[in-house]
Amino acid sequence: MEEIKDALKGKTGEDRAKEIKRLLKEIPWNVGDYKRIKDKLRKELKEIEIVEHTKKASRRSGQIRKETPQFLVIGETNTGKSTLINNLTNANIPVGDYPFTTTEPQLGSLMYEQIKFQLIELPAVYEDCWENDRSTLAMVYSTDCLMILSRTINEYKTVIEELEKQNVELISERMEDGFVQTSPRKIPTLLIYDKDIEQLPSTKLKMVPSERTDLIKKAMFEILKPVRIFTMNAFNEIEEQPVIFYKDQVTVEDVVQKVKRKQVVIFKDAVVLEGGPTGRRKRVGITYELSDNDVIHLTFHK
Ligand SMILES: Nc1nc2c(ncn2[C@@H]2O[C@H](COP(=O)(O)OP(=O)(O)O)[C@@H](O)[C@H]2O)c(=O)[nH]1
Ligand SMILES: [Mg+2]
Repeated sequence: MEEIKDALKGKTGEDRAKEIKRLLKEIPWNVGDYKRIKDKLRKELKEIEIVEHTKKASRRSGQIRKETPQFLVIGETNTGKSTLINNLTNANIPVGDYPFTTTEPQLGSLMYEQIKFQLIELPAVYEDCWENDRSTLAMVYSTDCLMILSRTINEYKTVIEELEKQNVELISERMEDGFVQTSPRKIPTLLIYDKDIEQLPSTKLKMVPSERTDLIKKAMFEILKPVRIFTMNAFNEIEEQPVIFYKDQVTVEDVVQKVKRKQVVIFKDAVVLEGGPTGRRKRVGITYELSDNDVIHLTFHK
């Protein structure tokens, strides 16, 4: 078991799938513990294949921008998914009591605290809805966050049960090193409830009533925990749009890499204004760890 864990450590996506296939061939026995392990590996392989397939499909269509953090809005029919996305974003999704539900994912985006969020409405959830709809399931597996809507405890339970069936574990905020996909898949989740709902079962997840769009935006931000670093241009002006990271430990080197992309540069030093333009001024090296809202002036050797 330890060897399997070692073999898969740090591997994601297609690399991980390849390694799992190799392991499955290498474990010859199909009994007892071995069978259990192999079944688990097969299940994970299936999940990875679903995700990789969709990634390719969405890259082709170019419709879904992966560099923007994505929230998937999910819930049973008529839980107010379209209404919520319309209220939060520039979208204009049809709303109503009509019997046919959304069958295609609907999109909207919003800016909050310099972060662009994308919201996507998934087709309504019902019992076993994803058993024959692998492309929707793949979106669940590969999203950055989930936003679960419910007006009643039963609606809430249906969604939770369907997610559990698909091996998804809900967590309260993004993991330390980003949106890393693990098995079971841990997905940061926000619960949105109707103000008339009976008490929701207690969970560690953040919960916000649906009419408080201000608190919803704030919770989305807190779940992502973005680290925004403001760079200075050659005229010593602070750029309006920060460089954004979704991991806890961000260094000067990370910023250099993002700003300079593939250009070869030789870093000289950096001056940091701690926590904003009026913050304490420090000269720092390439390994210095930055915090949200820091301003940085990078200098390079000519
Ligand atoms: N009472 C109440 N009705 C809502 C709320 N949000 C949406 N609705 C109504 O519920 C119906 C379904 O809304 P819709 O956004 O299309 O739900 P969806 O199927 O989850 O996308 C519409 O008639 C909305 O006007 C809400 O917060 N409270
Ligand atoms: Mg809808």
